[in-house]
Amino acid sequence: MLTIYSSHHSLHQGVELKDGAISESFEKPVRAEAILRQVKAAELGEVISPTHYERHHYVGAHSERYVEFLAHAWDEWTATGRTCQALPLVWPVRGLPATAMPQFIDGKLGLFSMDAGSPINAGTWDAVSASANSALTGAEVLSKGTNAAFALCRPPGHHAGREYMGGYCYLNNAALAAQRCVQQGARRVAILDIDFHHGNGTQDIFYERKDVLFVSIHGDPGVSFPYFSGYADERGAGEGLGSNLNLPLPRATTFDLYEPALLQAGVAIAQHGADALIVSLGVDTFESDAIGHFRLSTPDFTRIGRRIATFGLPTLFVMEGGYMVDEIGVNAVNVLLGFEGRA
Ligand code: Q9C
Ligand code: ZN
Repeated sequence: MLTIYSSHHSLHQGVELKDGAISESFEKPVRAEAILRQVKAAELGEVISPTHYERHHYVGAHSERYVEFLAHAWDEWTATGRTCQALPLVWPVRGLPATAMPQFIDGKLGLFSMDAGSPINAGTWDAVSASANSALTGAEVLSKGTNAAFALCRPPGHHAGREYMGGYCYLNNAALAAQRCVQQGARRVAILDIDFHHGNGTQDIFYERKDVLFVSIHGDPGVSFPYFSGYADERGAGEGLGSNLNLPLPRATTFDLYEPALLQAGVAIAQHGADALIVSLGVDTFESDAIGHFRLSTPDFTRIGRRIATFGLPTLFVMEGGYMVDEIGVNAVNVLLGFEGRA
């Protein structure tokens, strides 16, 4: 299987608020480096760099003003004299009108974010655009008739909505790949999100569309991030009604409960009549993950890959979460080896 990887990811090193203090983010460069190491150790296949895409390719899945905000946020932040990472501190919640876009960067940071989990620093845009380009390159490879590819994206993307960042995400890599598949002639695309957290951003982007099915298996949002979406009664709207399927599972879910959800996802993907499948591949479902609360084991990830292969679709895997650096490589690559029938 072909892997698409850019070393530019390491230009982004974030911080997060944890236990009342600012500290290094769980979403850090060694994650991607560990996965790349395992891709090579397992001889998964060739590793290539992404093609360059101008940023208008990000518009569609995202709004133009959001893409422009991301591209310029660091310059606008430093123009105010600050050199620390940029974080939002005020949000347009219910009751605040938010009719106009603020001119000042602090206002824009709040308008274009869902939480304080996506800091912006000097290298963020380079890393974010390289990550998005990896997913777009993967979609291109799929559209040319390749059966499977792995976009080793970092930063992740599935919490990023049409007009907001959050949960370590900026541009929605999986959504951009799905959009590219449609542009390249796929009539129907399915996105299967197996990260521990609900892919609220991907849901947001495709909620009113019927050509892209979104299916997500994740921790019950009543007790897990992102709390405000991921419930089973969110089924899509307008033309997209019925093209969104959330399968929330309780804390401490093990494979015996996970497997039936995966089977149900497969049925929905078959019913959708998809020509291509994008998998938002998070391995924060691992039993000892630092922020996820499921209990999947390392061999379970191989089983997941084998099951996804039975869906019989050209498949692009797009890396999302997973926070145990020692196991992230083996767990992610096990899904890919399982898919290929090599494990
Ligand atoms: N104390 C992804 O997996 N909050 N994002 C975690 C931990 C944010 C996860 C709080 C979780 C975001 C791509
Ligand atoms: Zn996650």
